[in-house]
Amino acid sequence: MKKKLITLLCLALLSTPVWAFNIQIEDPFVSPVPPGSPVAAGYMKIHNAGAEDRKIVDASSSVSEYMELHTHTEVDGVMQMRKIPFITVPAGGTTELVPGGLHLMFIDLRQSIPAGSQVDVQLTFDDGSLIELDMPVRRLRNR
Ligand SMILES: [Cu+2]
Repeated sequence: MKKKLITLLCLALLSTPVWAFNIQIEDPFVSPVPPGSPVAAGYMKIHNAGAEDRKIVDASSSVSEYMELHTHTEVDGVMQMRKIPFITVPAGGTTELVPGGLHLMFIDLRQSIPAGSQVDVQLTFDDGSLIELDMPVRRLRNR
């Protein structure tokens, strides 16, 4: 499969959306975790301006051994994280990765990720396209 690589950074301009193909990523962030924590979670809004549904099928980062796509489901009254094979962004629609819902999971962190630092992430979509972005580490904003 021929993969196109588009590198887009949103380092200082956090309010500036990241565009690739028809996919726009807005407001990405990773929740800070205490040093030594094995996992962390990342969130963002993903818009799809295209005419076809798009799926995130994989994610990776230099800060963790691997990543998984997760959702939360309630099992016997307890919210549990569950690995899912893809995250769909519907044509003309928006998918929100939010605490308590869909998220990116960084597993087996190789380094601490204090608030104020940046975490690189590469997202792979079902059409083979890739988006690279830097996600700021910060607490959830009050909206
Ligand atoms: Cu998770």
